[in-house]
Amino acid sequence: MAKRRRIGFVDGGSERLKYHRTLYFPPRFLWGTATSAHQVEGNNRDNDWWAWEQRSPKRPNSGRACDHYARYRSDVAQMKRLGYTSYRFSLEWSRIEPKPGKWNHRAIDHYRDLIRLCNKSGIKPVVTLHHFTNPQWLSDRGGWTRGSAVNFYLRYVRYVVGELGDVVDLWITVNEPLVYALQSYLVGIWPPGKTSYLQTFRVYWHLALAHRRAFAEIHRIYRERGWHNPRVGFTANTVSLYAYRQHSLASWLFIRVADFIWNHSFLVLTGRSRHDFVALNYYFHYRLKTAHFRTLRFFVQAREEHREMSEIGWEVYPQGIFDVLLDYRQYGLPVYIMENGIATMSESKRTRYLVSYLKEIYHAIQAGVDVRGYFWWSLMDNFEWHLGFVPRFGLLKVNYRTQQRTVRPAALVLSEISLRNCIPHRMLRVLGHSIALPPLVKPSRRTPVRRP
Ligand code: GCO
Repeated sequence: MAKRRRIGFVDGGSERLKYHRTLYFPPRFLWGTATSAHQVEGNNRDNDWWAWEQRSPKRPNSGRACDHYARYRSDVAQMKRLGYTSYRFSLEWSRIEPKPGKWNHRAIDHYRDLIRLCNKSGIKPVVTLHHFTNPQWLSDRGGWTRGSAVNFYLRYVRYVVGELGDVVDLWITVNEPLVYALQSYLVGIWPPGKTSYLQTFRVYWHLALAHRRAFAEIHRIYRERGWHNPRVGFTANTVSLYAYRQHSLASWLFIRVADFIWNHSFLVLTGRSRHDFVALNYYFHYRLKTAHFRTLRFFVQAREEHREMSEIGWEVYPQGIFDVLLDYRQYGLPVYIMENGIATMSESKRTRYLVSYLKEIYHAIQAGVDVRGYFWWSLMDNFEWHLGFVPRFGLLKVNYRTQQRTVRPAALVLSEISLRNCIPHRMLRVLGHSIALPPLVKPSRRTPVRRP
């Protein structure tokens, strides 16, 4: 790693510039990207998402996606060339266990080879066991609304951890359990398309049980086999929340409750001792305008206030990640940012987003948060669930017709940051006006796409 060095004065500029300097990250900080199986692999025909996509002609089809299942070797080679030091991806349960209790060894061999390649290329694999999709046979049995899903999941976990545990030590049990429960069982826009509070709660509860038991099970398997200590956690979709009216008691209370549900409830349900680290995905910032339960419209839309947004209406708000990180310090555990990124076609915006969020993370580290890694969502453009292939989150641009990947400018910026383990001072300039700011967002009547 480059030696720590103060840069000092920048041409006698303002006080602010005077203190600008290279921002160094802690040694062994992980610089990675993230994907999930169904979003990139292609042809995941045995899961509930595939079936859901076929059921209505209006729904986008994942189809070949990015063909990552076939192209993983060149994708890993690209990460290596870019100097990234970690890769977070998920295992597709329905490939590994296409029929209940029937293991597909070729799928395991595939993932083993992907992991082997990563390790060989100096890219630490971070493996997610459940990222929104389920084998169709599990859905046919009532999915996560049933307690039996927990047992099926554990059987799968036992199998894959037994097969891959010698080459992996960072595991994510479930990705964004609250988002999964809400989108699939309350909002109903993901399979199985239900809208029931009771089922939402049951699913959330079963996912919490699954995490608790998988945590214990993974540790047991490693102990028994004499492997190195594993580190096990889940990823939370964290949200930074603020009250629009600072002095309203109702708003304050509402924010407290919403913050607990979004950012802390899963950790509390599963027990703090069942986590080796906390992992957060950060995209969302909401300002609460009114705690008005009749209309169910609580938050100010970024669009209404002409705030800067991504192309799918998510507000760009770097300070939010600082606040969430400081809030997570209370757990006294290492922290990973397992997803952060923006859907945009503007390369200057993507780059500025990356540097501005990283700068906030740097400051959170200075303020005492033990952040160990940062993963950009995503390595490449991919299938964004009900939004299909339109949002472009990738550091690599994907041409879905030819499957050709093109390196975007932000990929090179992350590459330099990763190779030097710092944000070089000159990069901070992209935060000012040296790169043209994107045009102001015009208000429009189109309803913005956002998570609940
Ligand atoms: C999620 C998932 C990813 C998304 C990404 C962008 O947060 O929903 O982990 O699968 O694609 O976050 O929305």
